[in-house]
Amino acid sequence: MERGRLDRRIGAYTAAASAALAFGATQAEAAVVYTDIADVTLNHGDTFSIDFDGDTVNDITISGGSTYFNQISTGSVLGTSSINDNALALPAGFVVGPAPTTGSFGPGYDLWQKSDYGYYGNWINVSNRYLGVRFTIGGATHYGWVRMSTVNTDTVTIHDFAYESLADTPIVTGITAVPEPGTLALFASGAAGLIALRRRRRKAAPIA
Ligand SMILES: [Ca+2]
Ligand SMILES: [Ca+2]
Repeated sequence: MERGRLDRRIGAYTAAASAALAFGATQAEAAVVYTDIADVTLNHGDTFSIDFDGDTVNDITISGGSTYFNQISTGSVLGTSSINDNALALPAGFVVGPAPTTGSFGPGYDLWQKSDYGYYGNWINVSNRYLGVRFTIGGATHYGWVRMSTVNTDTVTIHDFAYESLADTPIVTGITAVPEPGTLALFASGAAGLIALRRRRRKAAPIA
């Protein structure tokens, strides 16, 4: 009897925590929206589009390119135009936002290109680097990243990606979640309630 009642009360707390999660998700707080995919490898001529927010508008398209270049054909990415237009291959922990410490956002950047002197670019034979992305949702500016690896200038493998759901807010490459303060506070009060409940239960239990 007593155990059954306790289980029902724990069930109620779990339901409250779930409701808090759903509620928290609708708040205008910074939140990283992370998506892992089965890794996709692009060969020459392949293209892959990412719709970060699921609004059916593709936010970035990465092309396997030709033997001469590999191009970002839709969307703005962080790059540098010091040597033509090359996308940066960012390390983990880089802040992608309105004021990047290096590079600038632009369309039409390449992962690599070929000249008379050979291949150049930042995305030749790199492992687990990040493409910094800027795109719009309903006119508002959002930032994101795409983790990729390349083998020479032959293939591009796309591992996973994330974007910041709050407009004009930076995102850090490699970070896949930001705790939501409101949700955490609700969870904390729920946990405190459970502890109080357990204490009462223990007190009420007869000494064996
Ligand atoms: Ca979109
Ligand atoms: Ca993956």
